[in-house]
Amino acid sequence: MSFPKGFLWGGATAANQFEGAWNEDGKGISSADVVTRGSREVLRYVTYKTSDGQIHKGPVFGLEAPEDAVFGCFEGYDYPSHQACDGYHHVEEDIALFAEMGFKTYRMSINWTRIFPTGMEEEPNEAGLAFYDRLFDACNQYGIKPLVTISHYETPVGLTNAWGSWVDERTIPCFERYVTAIGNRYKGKVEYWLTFNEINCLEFGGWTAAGVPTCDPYKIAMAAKHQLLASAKAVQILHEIDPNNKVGNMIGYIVVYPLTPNPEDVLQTWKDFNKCYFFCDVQARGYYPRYKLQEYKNKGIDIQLTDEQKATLKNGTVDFISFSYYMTNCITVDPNAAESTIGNISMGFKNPYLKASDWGWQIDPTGLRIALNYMYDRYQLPLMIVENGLGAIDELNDDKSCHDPYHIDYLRDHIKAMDAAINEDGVELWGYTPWGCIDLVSASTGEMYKRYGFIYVDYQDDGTGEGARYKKDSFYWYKKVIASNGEDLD
Ligand code: BGP
Repeated sequence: MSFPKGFLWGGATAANQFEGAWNEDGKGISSADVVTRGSREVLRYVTYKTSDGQIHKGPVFGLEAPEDAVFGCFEGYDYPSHQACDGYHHVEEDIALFAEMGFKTYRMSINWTRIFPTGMEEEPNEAGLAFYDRLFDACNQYGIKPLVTISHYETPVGLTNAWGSWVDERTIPCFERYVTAIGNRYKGKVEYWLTFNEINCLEFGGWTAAGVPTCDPYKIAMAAKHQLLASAKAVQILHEIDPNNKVGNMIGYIVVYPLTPNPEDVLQTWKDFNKCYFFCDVQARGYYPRYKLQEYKNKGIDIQLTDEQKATLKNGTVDFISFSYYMTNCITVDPNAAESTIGNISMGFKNPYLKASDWGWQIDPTGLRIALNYMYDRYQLPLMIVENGLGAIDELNDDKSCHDPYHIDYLRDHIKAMDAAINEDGVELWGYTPWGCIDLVSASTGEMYKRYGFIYVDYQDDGTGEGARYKKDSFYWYKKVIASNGEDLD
């Protein structure tokens, strides 16, 4: 067992699921702030008003809002991002806990609407910038390298209300202004950046990924084009500001297996893989893959890619690739062949060889080794696993202990798979930041009840709790893992 010297052990959060303080210090409203709480059984909704003054809610996945929809927050709805885990008011305390575990890196995201409240301002909001100064200073004081996601599932709602957000190319210069502002401000404090979280979610979760209020295939294709161009420009801007900057992309890696050896199942599996490879291909290779252009052509979609835009993509390829990995699914063309199942931003069929989490996500450590090899073979760029973990129901005992052997078992098995990928297969892996290193709001359900963290946060879905932080058993375990650079997994 040996991980490379300087391996970046850490943990990951996202602003909209962690910070709360949704309207403090000049922050504007983001796409996440208008999404209601759900559960395993209840969908999450996006709220908006139409020109007749009526308030509506549309499902977050599959949203098809009318042209006159103005998105916002309304009385009587429960929006979990508004309080989240109150990370905004616990910065120093939480980072001290990460330091106690020995974190080498902390993946977090900047809330775009703290810096540019509607996305369209000319000048950044000083109070927002100052907040992240405090956060990065706290990290650097402990030698924790921040890994910053520039946009993690929170687009300014101002951009959606103005012109449909990323569907319109006017969003690109707004994003460039944002990247320039944070790149300059945090020069010397931040070296590792990711452009868009799970950019491939855009094709089936336009609202979540990009504040896009429609599923129209042409509009989604245009939003994808604009985000890919913006990602390429961000790479260039950050390299110009500081040649030490390392800029990566971030893919929700949906690893899939054919359910049977039926060649049709294998073919469909290849097609499903391409749904996430498409974004990664453009970001890593600098041009649209032919399979995607052909797909657009067959659907009558013309994305009107100019030579100048092609050059932008070419000159903005990423330095490394990062992805989330939670589970795998099976794929079949016969819907009656097996029971269907869900997973992180995906659906598929049950694999008889795998167990699943309480939320039905199939647990597959070997799939992570496969994922690392597929990614490394395809791009030959350094990799980072920036999300991984088990969403589970934790119990806080009277003495404030929390025994979570299931988190430890899940992470141990995945770390072993990483070790095999590095030491048996030769994959170049820079770091590992398990998801929700401190409990936070679930993206898919909006629950607090689904917990990933090493640190228990005492907030409950019914609004009770004081937000106090408690160390789980996994906290002490992960501390040993990091101290031994991955050798002590007991
Ligand atoms: C990814 C998102 C995260 C995170 C994670 C876990 O898709 O990038 O924001 O939430 O999934 O999913 P969930 O919170 O639904 O359990």
